[in-house]
Amino acid sequence: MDKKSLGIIAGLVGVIAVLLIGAQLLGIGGVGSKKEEAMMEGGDTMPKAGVEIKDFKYSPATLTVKAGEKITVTNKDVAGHSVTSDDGKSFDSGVLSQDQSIVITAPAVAGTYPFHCTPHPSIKGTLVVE
Ligand SMILES: [Cu+2]
Repeated sequence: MDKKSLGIIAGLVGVIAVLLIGAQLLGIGGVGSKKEEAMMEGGDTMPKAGVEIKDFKYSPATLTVKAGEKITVTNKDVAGHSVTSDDGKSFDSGVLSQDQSIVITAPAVAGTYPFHCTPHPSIKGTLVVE
């Protein structure tokens, strides 16, 4: 390799280094998404209650919340799942795809609300509203 080629390579390496440093300063890449996560965890707008759907099961199968409380529903399966009240009107997450989350609101009236998954009606859970 002659001196001219080495010079070009050195120049390119320098340009790439500057671009990488610039991207970091602008918060491109991992830096920005970490900040968002921290905000989600620390924020008081995040619901405390949650139902996860994994291996065709609700976890927890029975969830107790306060009237009107926000509930995060997360689907961890490849298959689409929902959290849908059996009465068809109290709450419905809609069908969630894998790793999708949605926030639903518990009914304002205390009571026991059985729910199921629309595509898989054999998956059942219960929401207890206090
Ligand atoms: Cu399902």
